[in-house]
Parts: sequence; C-alpha cells; structure tokens
Amino acid sequence: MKILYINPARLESGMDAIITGAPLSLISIAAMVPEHDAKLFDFKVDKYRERQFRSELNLYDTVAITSMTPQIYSALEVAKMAKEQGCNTIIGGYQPTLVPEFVADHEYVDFTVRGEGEHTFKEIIDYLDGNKKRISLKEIDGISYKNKEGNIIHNSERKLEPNLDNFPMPRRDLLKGKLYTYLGTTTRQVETSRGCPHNCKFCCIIKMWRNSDKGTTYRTKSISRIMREVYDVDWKNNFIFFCEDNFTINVKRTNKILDTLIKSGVNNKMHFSCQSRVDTLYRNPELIDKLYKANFRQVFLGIESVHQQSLDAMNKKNTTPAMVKVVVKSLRDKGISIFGGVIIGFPGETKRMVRQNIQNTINLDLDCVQFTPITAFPGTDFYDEMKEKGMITASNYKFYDLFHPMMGTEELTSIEMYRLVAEAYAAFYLKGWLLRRAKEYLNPFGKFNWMLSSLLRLIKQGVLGGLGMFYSQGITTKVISKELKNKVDLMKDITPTLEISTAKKTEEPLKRDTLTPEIAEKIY
Ligand code: B12
Ligand code: SF4
Repeated sequence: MKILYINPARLESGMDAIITGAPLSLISIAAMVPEHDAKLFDFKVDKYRERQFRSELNLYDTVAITSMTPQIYSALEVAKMAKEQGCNTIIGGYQPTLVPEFVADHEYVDFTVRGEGEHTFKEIIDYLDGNKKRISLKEIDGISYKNKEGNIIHNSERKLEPNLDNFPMPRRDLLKGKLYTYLGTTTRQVETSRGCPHNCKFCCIIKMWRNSDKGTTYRTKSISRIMREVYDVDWKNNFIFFCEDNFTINVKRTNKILDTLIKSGVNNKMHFSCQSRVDTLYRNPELIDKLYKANFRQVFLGIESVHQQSLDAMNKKNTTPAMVKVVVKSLRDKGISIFGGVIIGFPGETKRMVRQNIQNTINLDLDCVQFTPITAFPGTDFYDEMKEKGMITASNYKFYDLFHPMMGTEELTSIEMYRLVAEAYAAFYLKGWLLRRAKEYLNPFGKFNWMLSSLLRLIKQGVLGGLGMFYSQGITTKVISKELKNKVDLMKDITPTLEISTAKKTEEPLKRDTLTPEIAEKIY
C-alpha cells in the first residue's frame, strides 16, 4: 500500500512564522508499517501547488494526516481533496483526540484516531491492506468513525503502550531534505518521554497521554534508546530539541541523560534545547550547570504570570515570580537563551495586572516570548468550566492558535484581550529588543556567540517574518498604552514580590497538590 503522510498548513499568525518543527507524530506512526511505501508532505516546509498536490494524491492509497486544534480546517481540507482522489483518509493528533465527534462527522474522514497513534495506526493499515487477521472495525481500539447509518461510533479507548522502547525508531528518512528551524537554528526533535504528572489548568497534555482507569501517566524512554535516537538524527542540523513539554520532570533521570550526553562527547558536536519548569530549575540549580555543560543553549520556560494568585489558580503553586527572576538570570548568565511563554488575561487579571505582567516580562529580558491569550482547548476541563460560565467567544477552531483570544474573562472581553496581546508584542519586540539581542548575539567573544552561525536565518525569518506578521496584524508601537509606558507607577505595588528574598522564603517543602503522591515520590 502507498501511504502519504501529511502535516497540514502553516498558521497565519503567532510564532508559526519563525518556528517550524518536524512532525514526529507522522514519522512515529510511519515506523509501525515499514512494509508500505511512504512519503511525507509537510505544508510548512514543502512547496504546495494545488494541481501538483492533487496528482500526487492520485498515486497514493491512503493519507495519514496529523492535526492540532488550530490546524483542523486545513487538515479537513486536505482530507476532502484526498477523498476526491480516491484515497482512504485517517486523521489523528490533538484535535481528533480532544473533540473526536467534530472530526469524525466529516464524510471525507474515514478514521479519526484518538490518543496514542502507533498501535491504532498499524491496526487500521492492516485492516485496509487485506485484513488478514479478519478483524471487524469495532475491534480497533482508539478510533471513531461513521457507520453505514451515518452515526458516529467511538470504539473503546486505546491503552497506552507501557514501554515506549517497544516502539520502532521514528522514520527520520522521511524528513530528508526538509529544513526545520527554531529561532534561527536548524533543528531536529527527539522525544524522551510522554505525559506529564503536573496538571496546569490550561494544558491539554493530560487528555492525550492517559489511560482512563489510571488518569495521569508519565512514561520515559531508556537512556540507551534516547542515545540511539540522538545518533539517528541528521547531524547537519545544529540543534536537537528534546521536544516533550517537560524534559526535566524527573531530575534524577534528566541528570542521567545529561551525564550520558557529556560522557559520549556528542555535546562537543551538537547543541541541545528543551522545555522545562521554573520550579524544578530553581530547586535544582546544579541542573542548570549540567545543562550548560551538556551544551544546552535554549530552554523554553512557562513564565505565565507575575501574579501569584494566577500561578496558584493555574495549579502552579510551587512557582513564584521571584523564582522566575532567579532562574532566568541563572540561565542567561550562562549564555542559555530563554524562550518564555507568557499568558495574557488569566481569569482574575485586570488590564492593569496584565500590563504589569507585560512589563515584568520586558524586565526579565528574555530572548524570545510568546504572549498567549488565555486559551481553553476544547475537550479539557478548563474549557467546560469556561463554557459553563459563558466565557467562550470563538467557536471557530482557527482562533485557538494561541494568538487570537477564543474567550473572555469576568475582567476582560476578548477584544480587550486581543488589544493587550498586541500591546504585549509591541512593547516587548518593538522597543529596543532587536538592539539588545544584536549586541549579545553579534559579540564573537560573548556568552551567546553560539548564535552567530544561526544569525542570518534568525534575521531573515525571525525579524523579517516576525515583523511582517506584526505589520499584518496591526501591531505597532502606537498600540502601547500610557499605563504601560509609565513603568514606575505600574510596577510599584508588585516590585516587592519580585525580591529574591521572597523566592528564598518559599523554600518550604513542595506543595505536591498538583502531583499524584506516587509520582511526586519518584520525581523529587
Ligand atoms: C514539539 C511541539 C511543537 C513544535 C513542532 C510541531 C510539530 N510539527 O509536531 C512547534 C514548536 C513547531 C509547535 C508549534 C505549535 N504548537 Co506545539 N507542541 C509540540 C509538543 C511539545 C510536542 C509534539 C510532539 O512532537 N510530540 C510527540 C509526538 C510523537 O506526539 P504527537 O504529536 O501527539 O503524536 C501522537 C498522537 O497525537 C497521534 N497522532 C498524531 N498525529 C497523528 C496522525 C495520525 C494519522 C495518527 C494515526 C495518529 C496521530 O499519534 C502520535 C504517536 O503516538 C506538543 C506537546 C506534547 N507533549 O505533545 C505541543 C502541542 C502539540 N503544541 C500545541 C500548540 C498549540 C502549538 C501551536 C498552535 C502554538 C503556536 N501558536 O505557536 C503551534 C502550531 C504549529 C502548527 N501550525 O502546526 C499544543 C496543541 C494543543 C491542541 N489542542 O492542539 C500542544 C499540545 C502544547 C500544549 N501543551 O498545549 N509545537
Ligand atoms: S508542566 Fe503543566 S503545562 Fe507543562 S506539560 Fe505539564 S501540565 Fe502541561
């Protein structure tokens, strides 16, 4: 059978202009059926011409499409084209998992895959390819589909594979010749774990990697498997991004991975990046030293808010704004750049509080920031709660792209929230940021000299692409309010909460309320 794997279109806004990532989802499921012909078409990096694409679809029996929530309309458009060319269509990923009935309802989608895809995908392909095991559709766990009467059937949940090492290595050969970039660097992704034991209010991870009887799950790959994957990437790239949401969940395990990278010497030839959490790095400062030694030069951190009341309500009680300040300084002092995620308009935050959050982010002097209007992904408990309160304002999933507001709060309408997002981007990026970064990155003897080789691409994509996006969205310095310009007055009542002594005071035992006790035990 000939299978075309498709990553649907680029978004028109947000960080999508400057960050592209290889679809690990598709190359992971493709590895489960190596006997079938495979090709990957990635709308984010491949040239798309409709006529050519349609004739390409003609050559394939089946298309496998991945989709996050904001990509779903592009995914459905592709499925429609594929059906018109006579292909079987399979869609998996976050949106199909979180809202399967929405996807399965479309007549041109044959199979909607919920949750972990590897085993389910193999069973679907075996079923389509002669069905030698003579199974019925009902027996394929983890799929939703329409029966002959047009009713949507949701089969039983697919149980998670207990041992991630059992999955074959992702089909990295399918990525050959494709350029993926992350803030100027050329990057390949490696996944070392799945799931997260935390439970941040806005996050949908726990809905993806879960067994309904056990709730939250966290599974890891063995060190030897991780190293095999590291060696398997195309080393022409200059960064490996350990792409799971939280690479440092288990500090002991993270240390082992870092020690192995150092011992093997790969850290002399490759840079690394990962996503982490402020509280973990604050409590384990030696981890920062080791990350540096292992040649980690970019870290993504969820900064979220300068207001403790918001951090608490997000289930991030173990983090304080003062800790953020300490961790950001420690990382940047080493020459590790920080990409921060900041939430605009968490419920309870007034306009003034949002502006304080923006100003604090500017003061932190992060390398790069994504300002996200608070977003409740459909299928999450947070979404249900907001819906019940009448806060959801957008039913079009296109707006769930972490750039457009999809909800309001009791304090802010979604329009006010949009204006604040625009204000945040303008104040952060259009007032001296470029000069500060240029000073650091262009210094051949400075801590950030590792950026030099990526600078041209960063300028081309980041600065031109990013500024182009700002311009098209009407983001200019004119949108910066007087309140935000008057920094001293704005910050006077929250400055004390940022004192380093406040961070130290919170060094009481962890409030483990966001973790299950067994997992907390293993991790800390
Ligand atoms: C790396 C990453 C990125 C990378 C690369 C994206 C990519 N091409 O995969 C970058 C940085 C570019 C990125 C961008 C964005 N991301 Co992102 N990203 C991730 C992250 C951290 C890991 C993804 C990953 O590789 N996982 C490993 C693979 C193996 O798992 P998987 O993708 O889930 O695939 C499995 C199943 O879902 C399923 N499956 C998936 N597709 C298919 C298809 C078929 C046919 C089948 C059968 C099965 C199947 O099977 C796979 C194997 O089990 C996830 C969080 C996470 N931990 O998953 C967020 C996450 C997926 N991203 C998210 C978001 C919101 C975005 C952005 C919209 C943010 C933004 N505005 O900038 C953009 C969208 C860009 C776009 N147009 O595609 C959200 C999605 C929420 C949602 N409901 O859709 C997540 C969950 C983060 C979060 N905590 O909220 N992202
Ligand atoms: S730490 Fe929070 S935001 Fe990050 S993956 Fe875990 S639950 Fe989601």
